[in-house]
Amino acid sequence: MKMTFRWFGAKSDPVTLEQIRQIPGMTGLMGFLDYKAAGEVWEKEEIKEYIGPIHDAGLLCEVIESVNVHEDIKMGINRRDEYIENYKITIRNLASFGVKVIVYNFMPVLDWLRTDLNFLNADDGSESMFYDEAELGDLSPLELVKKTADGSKGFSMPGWEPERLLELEATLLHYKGITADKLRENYKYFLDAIIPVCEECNVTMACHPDDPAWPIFGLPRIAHSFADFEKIIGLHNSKRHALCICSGSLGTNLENDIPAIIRHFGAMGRVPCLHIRNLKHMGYRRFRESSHLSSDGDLDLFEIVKAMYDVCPDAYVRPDHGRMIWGETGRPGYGLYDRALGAAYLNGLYEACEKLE
Ligand code: DNO
Repeated sequence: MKMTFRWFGAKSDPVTLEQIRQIPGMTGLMGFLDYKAAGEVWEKEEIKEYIGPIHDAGLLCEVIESVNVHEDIKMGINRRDEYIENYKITIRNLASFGVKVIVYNFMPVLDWLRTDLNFLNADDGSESMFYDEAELGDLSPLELVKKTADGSKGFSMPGWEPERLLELEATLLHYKGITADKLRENYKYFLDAIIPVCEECNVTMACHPDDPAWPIFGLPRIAHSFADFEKIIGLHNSKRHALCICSGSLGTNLENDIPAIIRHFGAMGRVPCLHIRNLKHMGYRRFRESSHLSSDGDLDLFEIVKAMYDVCPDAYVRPDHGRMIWGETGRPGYGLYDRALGAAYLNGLYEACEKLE
C-alpha cells in the first residue's frame, strides 16, 4: 500500500506539505491542478510548478487526479477530437514528471454531489458532508451548484470547477438524447484514442465511480456497480485502462459489495489506486460522511483493506473526505486532521493484515 494525500497546491490548500510529510507512513500526493478547465492541456511548466515543491519536500507525486474529460468527448460532439488530442499531450506531459496513474471520471456534467457540505453532527460537534435525495428533489441543478459554491467557504472544490458549470443548462439539454449505451460508446472512442499513448508512457488511467452511485437529474451514469465496471473494463483490453475504487462513492448504495469488487478487478490487475472513506446511512438515499472507523459508519474498512492487501497490495491509497474536527477551518472534506486520522487508521489495518499472515 502506498499511502498518499490529496493536495490542492501551495496557492490553494491551507494544508502544507510539511504537515502532510509528518503524517506517519505518507509516501506522496494524489495531485491536482484545481484551476485547469476540462479540455485544456496541462502544460509542463504548470506541472513543474506544482510537483517541484512536492519533490523538494521529499514526497512523491505518482498519481494525479481529476484530469477532467471535456463534455464534448462524453457527448461525442463538436470538438471532441481536438480535446482528445489535448488529453494525449497532458498524459505525455504528466508522464515526463514521473506520474504513473491518472484518476478521472466519465460522469456527465456533475462530479460528486452533496446537498450540505457542512452538516453538523450533533453527537460530537464535528461537521461532515451530507446528502439527502429528498432535498435534491426540490432543487434545480443551478440551485444545487449555487448551494455548493456557498458551502465551500471560498475554496475551489474538485468537480465543481466554475467553467464546467457555466453552460450547465445548455449541457443538460444536450444530454437529453444520450443514453447509457451512447455514453459508453463515446467512452470507448476516448479510450481507443488515449490508451495507446498510455501504453507508450507507462501511465494507467483509473476511472473514478459515480458519487452517489445512481443517476442524478436524469443524466446517464455508467460507473457505479460491479456490472457497470465489467462493461467499462470490457471497453478496452489493456491494463492501462483501470479503476480507482472509491469506497465512499460505491458505499452510497449498500448493495455494492466493495471488497468483492476490489477482489475481482484487483486480481485482474485493474485497481492501481483507491480512495477509502466511510459513511453513515440515515435513511433512503440520505447519508453523512463519517470518520473512517468501521464502527462509525456502515462500511467495513477492515474487509476493504484486506481485499486490497490480498489482490493489489501495491496500490496507491488515500484517506478520502474527512470531517471538520478540532476547530479546523478549511476546504470541506479536505481538511488535515480527520484525513490524517484516516491515514493512521488505514496504516493500522494494513499492518494487521500483514501480521495476520
Ligand atoms: C471527490 C473526488 C473526485 C475525484 C474525481 C476524479 O472528492 O474523489 O472529485 O477526484 O471524480 O476525476
